[in-house]
Amino acid sequence: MTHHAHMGGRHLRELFADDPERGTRWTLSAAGLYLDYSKNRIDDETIALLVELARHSGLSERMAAMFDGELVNATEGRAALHTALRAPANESLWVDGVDVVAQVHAVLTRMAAFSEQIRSGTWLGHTGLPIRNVINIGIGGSDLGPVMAFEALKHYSQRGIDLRFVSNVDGTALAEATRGLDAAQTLFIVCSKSFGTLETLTNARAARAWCLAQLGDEAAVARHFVAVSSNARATVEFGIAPEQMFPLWDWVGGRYSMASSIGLSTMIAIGPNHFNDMLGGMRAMDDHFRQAPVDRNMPALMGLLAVWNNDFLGAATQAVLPYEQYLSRFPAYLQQLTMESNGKHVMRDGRPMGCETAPVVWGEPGTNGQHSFYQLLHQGTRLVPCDFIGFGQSLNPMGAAGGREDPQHDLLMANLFAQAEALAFGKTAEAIRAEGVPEALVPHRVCEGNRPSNTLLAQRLTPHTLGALVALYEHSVFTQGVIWGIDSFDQWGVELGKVLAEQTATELAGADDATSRHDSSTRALIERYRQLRAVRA
Ligand code: G6Q
Repeated sequence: MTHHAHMGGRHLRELFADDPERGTRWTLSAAGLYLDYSKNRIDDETIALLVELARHSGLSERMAAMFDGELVNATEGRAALHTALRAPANESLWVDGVDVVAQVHAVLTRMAAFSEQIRSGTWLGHTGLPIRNVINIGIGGSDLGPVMAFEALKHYSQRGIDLRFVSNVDGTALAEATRGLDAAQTLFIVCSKSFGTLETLTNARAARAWCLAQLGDEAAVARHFVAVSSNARATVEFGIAPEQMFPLWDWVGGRYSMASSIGLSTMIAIGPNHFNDMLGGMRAMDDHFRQAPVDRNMPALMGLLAVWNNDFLGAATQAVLPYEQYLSRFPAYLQQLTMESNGKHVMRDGRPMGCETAPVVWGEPGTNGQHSFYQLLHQGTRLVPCDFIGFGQSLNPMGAAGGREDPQHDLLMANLFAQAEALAFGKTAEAIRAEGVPEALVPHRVCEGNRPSNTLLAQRLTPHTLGALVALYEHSVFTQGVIWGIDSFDQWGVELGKVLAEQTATELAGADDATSRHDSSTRALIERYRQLRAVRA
């Protein structure tokens, strides 16, 4: 607190002026990523205190417990072993008498064989035609990771296969995803760990009806539907044979599952080798997280800085700004990862939190955001720490000009650097006056600066880099959860809405008076909805 009061009075301009090496000193490289965290409102003492906080909170003990497969998700009595999903084949990890790494690699081998069949056109649909369209039906963790990875790694994908994603139970999602497609060349991946999620099962049934309407034969389901699930019985009941089900395990949390069979769509898109490279990037970051001391540990430092910004500087939100079009869905993916993991009001032992937990995460790819919400970042009354993400090379260079390799990419990156600089250093009233700006306009033109940011750079967006980036944020979120003492792997808050929706859906389908249990607002809304739906268009 004393330190916070001291730092509260300091400006990044001052901190940089005091230490000419700051911009190279507060940096770190790991797993192909370079992090510059110098534009945070920190000094040596801040880092020392945050490292002490990590020690005091038991970060290394919790980390070991997670990697070793202990039941770190206490409220659900589960391990959180997503790191085992990317362990190399020659390692083993025994949990309850089972080598989970061997299980993982057995499934990866099956996924690879199936993906190659789809990619090579040797998996034939019911009428003997190869598959050209793959539709992943899943929601939450069974959608956001796969969509993000597909978009991020599109450059590496086999373009002849059209991949689409359906998550929303809004019928429009499925209708638009299937529009114009030939069912004879379409494969559905029903992606649901529980195989009990209402939205996914509803869409899967509608997809089956769409498929059968075109192909007219129940037997077609066997060639046009595969499942990713831990619930073999439910997939068989749906009509998907066990050999067409790719399993995952209780110890893989939904939002941590993109490296598991939930990533089947990713593997079909980019192929097993690239998928393997992605796992390699995750593994490299896992190893770094396990081995590096906290003050040189990229995920731990990012997590600690997030706590610093959130709890000490009062930043309620966090912007993620990838200067890379392929990462357009990365902020959405991070929203779930961060907010579902750490948006909690009690600690592991059930005691109420004494401070704020997860920030609200949001963002858009650069430079689009600059022409919409960056105004608030620069001059608004709220403090919004930003993570900038950029690459040394574009995957789509726009050609040499004026002796430079890729001026368009230079322009993109110039924007990134300029934004981070402007946020940190701003523009003073004196500098504005010196430009001859009329006094009445000076306050409008002032940018106070002192707005913290991290900048992450890598050479190119590759499967390996994406893997490292994902694992970086996973472990940063984990670190934050440890500091706050919360269970980052449950999501009880999602349940209440789900239960109420199921009850209300039954009511909407049935008798009028079933709505009497609701409050007056919900009752009136349901009544209005009934009137609206009764009117024939
Ligand atoms: C993520 C959550 C949640 C889950 C979805 C889909 O961590 O658990 O987003 O992924 O509710 O669940 P199923 O895969 O079981 O359909």
